[in-house]
Amino acid sequence: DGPALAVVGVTGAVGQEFLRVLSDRDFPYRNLRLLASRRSAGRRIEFEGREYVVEELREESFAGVDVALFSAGGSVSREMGPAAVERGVVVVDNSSAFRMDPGVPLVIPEVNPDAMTHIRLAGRAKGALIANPNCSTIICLMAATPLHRHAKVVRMVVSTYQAASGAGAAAMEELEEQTREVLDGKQPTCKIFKQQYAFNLFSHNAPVLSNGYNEEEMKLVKETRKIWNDKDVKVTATCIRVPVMRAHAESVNLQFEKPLDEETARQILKGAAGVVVIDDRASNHFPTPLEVSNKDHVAIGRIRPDLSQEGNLGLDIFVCGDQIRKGAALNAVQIAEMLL
Ligand code: 11C
Repeated sequence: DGPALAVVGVTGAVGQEFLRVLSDRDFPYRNLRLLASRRSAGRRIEFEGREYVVEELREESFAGVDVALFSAGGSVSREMGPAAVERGVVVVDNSSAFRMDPGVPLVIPEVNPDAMTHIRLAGRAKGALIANPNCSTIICLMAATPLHRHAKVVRMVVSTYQAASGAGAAAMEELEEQTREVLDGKQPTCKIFKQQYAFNLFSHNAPVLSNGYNEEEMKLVKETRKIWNDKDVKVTATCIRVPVMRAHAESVNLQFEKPLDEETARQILKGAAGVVVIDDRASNHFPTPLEVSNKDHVAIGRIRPDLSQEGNLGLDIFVCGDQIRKGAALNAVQIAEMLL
């Protein structure tokens, strides 16, 4: 039982994670189609005791499909998303293609589930698009939102330390390969990134815009405003790529409208869905990318008042979350679960 499901971009890092998450969560589906580019068509994938042949993605692939999880890049989503919607499919899209469209809900289930309550799997005639936010936004807002609900964030300063996985499976391979090359005394091969990645870090590879911010940074600014439905919240960000495999870390500085002391903040976060507090000052143990890798939760630590702000109006926190899982696949599957 359950919906007829399609996974678009199934051979990518997020596509593969879709399958793991669907299986881990026992997502009910009537049947499943695995779709990818022509290059990957014909590949065989074993999933939940069955062998599937990856099909080439075409408009006709969506006949009879109820829900499609897309992670094949913005241009594929732009081309195929509307075609799927026209055929009555509810598309959960992991790309940035439709995130800022006013009619498209941008959803983190723990944060703004109400944004998609009007979309249900109500018969085959009515398709819809729901966008999955950018991974840095999801991980940041999982931590900031419970505090925002309590004391209203008026300004947020985010500094990211982003993993290879955000740039796809090939970037993860590049990190591994370069690490070996450097240790072997060889010149590292740069294919995905222009600069040496192993034993280095650099400003995020997204294009830099005329205002000096890169696209990744502007996603944090714009997506936060949309998800919080607050056009006035001030957000600034600096996004950095670090040689970590699959989990992002973020330093988040928050300024509140109402005072919020450290202990209250800690208790709020301990009670919040999808997050875990790791904040052990005595043993200097705080969240790390490795500890959240392959985990569903976002970890939060270094919870402390911002000394530069008077009257308990500021807090600093450090957040880590698995980019492929909560930053992409898990969030999308949670959205699909809300449709059921
Ligand atoms: C990264 N956040 O970590 C990016 C990747 O808009 O979905 C995902 C880009 C996006 O590099």
